[in-house]
Amino acid sequence: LKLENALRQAIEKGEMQLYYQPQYKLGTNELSGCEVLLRWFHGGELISPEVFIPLAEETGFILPLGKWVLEEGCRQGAEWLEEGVNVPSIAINVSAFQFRQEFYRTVDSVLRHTGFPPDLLVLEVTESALMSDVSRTEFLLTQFRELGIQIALDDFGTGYSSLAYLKKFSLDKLKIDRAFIDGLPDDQDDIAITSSILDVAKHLGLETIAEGVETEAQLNFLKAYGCDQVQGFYFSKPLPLNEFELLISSANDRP
Ligand code: G
Ligand code: G
Ligand code: MN
Ligand code: NA
Repeated sequence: LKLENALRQAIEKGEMQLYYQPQYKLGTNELSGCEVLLRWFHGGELISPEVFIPLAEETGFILPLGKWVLEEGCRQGAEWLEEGVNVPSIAINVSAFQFRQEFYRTVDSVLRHTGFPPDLLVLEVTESALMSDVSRTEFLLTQFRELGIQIALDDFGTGYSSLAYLKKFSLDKLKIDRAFIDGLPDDQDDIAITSSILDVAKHLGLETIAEGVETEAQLNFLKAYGCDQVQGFYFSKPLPLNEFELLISSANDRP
């Protein structure tokens, strides 16, 4: 209960910070995007999102918190654009609970008042978020497509969705869960799963991104099998604002 109360005050106390993990195009090594990952600095400690996101979901605080993350990410992106920085796409994690509640209006209004271009926004949703109400999801995703936003299916392969939904829903990107990248390039199961996902995605015209890339051997496997983008500690851990700004401004300086 103490932590729950602290969480409710975390935004106004300035304890929440966005970290940014870069994503790269395979082949050209060009910085193509970043994933926003929330960090909570509380009482001299760093509390993991794996602790406070479930707490926020249980208490309903995920709605104001998720809205704040979206707003802060889009505000930051718009500021970079104004400064003439070459802004990569910005991916925001969305909880299943958020996805159901008036979410379209929230996103539309945040894009309008921040001025951040919809085509640079990626929403990372999980399979469980999509599956909770299939016909509503279909409608919501179509609306997002009309707005020009990209939708990535996060943690792909770990949830319950059937392959049929990949065809049914308007998705842009599959994010291969790091559980499958982990055993590459040696584990036969991970090889089979990853190469199948890449194959299906290619045939359905979906972009692919592998998360949790930690080694050059994993990277080479993904390159050989035609994965589009990569993200992971091999390139960079999630970075605080000042470090990420250094990275994007130097990427900008490249000829
Ligand atoms: O960096 P990592 O420990 O950052 O994140 C752990 C988990 O917390 C991941 O599953 C990630 O998707 C989730 N997470 C991080 N930031 C956010 C956020 O802003 N919103 C939601 N819903 N989940 C987040
Ligand atoms: O569930 P989601 O995909 O949103 O979670 C992203 C999580 O993965 C974050 O906790 C982030 O810190 C973590 N992460 C990012 N890159 C790597 C990596 O290369 N290895 C490991 N083990 N974790 C990673
Ligand atoms: Mn994610
Ligand atoms: Na994941």
